[in-house]
Amino acid sequence: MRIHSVTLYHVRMPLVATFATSTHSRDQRDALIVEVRDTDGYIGWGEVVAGFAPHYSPETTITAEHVLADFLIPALFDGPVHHPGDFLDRVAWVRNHNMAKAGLEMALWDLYGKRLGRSLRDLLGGTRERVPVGVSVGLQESPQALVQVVAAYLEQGYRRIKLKIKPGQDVMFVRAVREAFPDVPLQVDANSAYDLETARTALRPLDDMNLLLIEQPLAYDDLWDHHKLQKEFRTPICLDESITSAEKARKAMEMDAARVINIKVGRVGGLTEAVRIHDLAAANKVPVWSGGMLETGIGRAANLALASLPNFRLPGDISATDRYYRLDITHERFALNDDGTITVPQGPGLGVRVNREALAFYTLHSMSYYAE
Ligand code: OSB
Ligand code: MG
Repeated sequence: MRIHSVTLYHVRMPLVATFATSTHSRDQRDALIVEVRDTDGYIGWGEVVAGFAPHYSPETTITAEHVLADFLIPALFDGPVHHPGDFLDRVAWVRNHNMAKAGLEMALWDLYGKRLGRSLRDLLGGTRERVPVGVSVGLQESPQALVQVVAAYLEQGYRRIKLKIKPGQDVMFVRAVREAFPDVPLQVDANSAYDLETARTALRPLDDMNLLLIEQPLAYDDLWDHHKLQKEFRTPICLDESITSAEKARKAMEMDAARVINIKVGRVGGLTEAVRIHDLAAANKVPVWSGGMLETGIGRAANLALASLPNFRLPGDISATDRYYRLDITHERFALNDDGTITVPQGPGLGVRVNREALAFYTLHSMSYYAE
């Protein structure tokens, strides 16, 4: 593949419902959409999931734009790309900025698949046509309000519920949901809101609520304290923020800091690295599942393809499009099947078509870069 040009679109999209985590609350989402065009006229799309503010990871939409424009895109123009992974080797010197790398790599995978007429699912080694999904429920004002929101999602057909928690909004809220729905597969996500001391006491009652896992209770870059916490809990500790590479995943598994791993393409620097973590976790008998970053149809298609790999053994945070956006930037909208799954796109590459009118509608600014 010889790359002709890259266009970056900074989009801001209103969310259907406010989404609150322990770190912040948002009613709109920023993203950087990446369009790569090769010299034969094929087009690939990618999504950078960094947010407006660095609440979840150190990156933001604007840092990603900077790193793409000044380092990653020039490296891409440096010579032909035989495989999406090639490009990542070329920019291995760029430290971190995983979400920027992942967005461009995703566009290269889409382009690569379209050129070969093969779906991303096939290219990655996916084995399923539909994948089990759940819903990640943001913080609510009261336990009663939370139970109502959960009831509505169960009514829609979601089979697994994840509850966001933070100090002061944890045990009482989770207990209310557990008592209302004794059998529903349930898990919690603290987005790093606790330290070891508070977690070991405040979260103790959760260990008796039959949860699938407790996600990232401690610091966003920590492994060791999660290991110490795991020693005191029966419920598996799952890491999200802390796992930024296959190397980190290896260390976490070696020290028993992650009995389950949440994989997000952006956080780990791309699909190639995500598959590496999947394989490593499988070898260690550690189940993985797909996290979500409130993606548009582009990133959602990539998550579905990835989640079709065999060691994605827990339902993903990949909900239907109508849970996020009234108007998405892909023509395809993802819907929940009767069995609590979403169907993996079949078409070449990501298998979605971008709605350019919708993209233009949401774009704050865009910039194109051309190879010499
Ligand atoms: O921690 O999993 C998280 C959204 C933004 C940032 C972090 C997280 C999330 C979610 C949303 O939980 C999952 C989804 O896309 O539905
Ligand atoms: Mg999380």
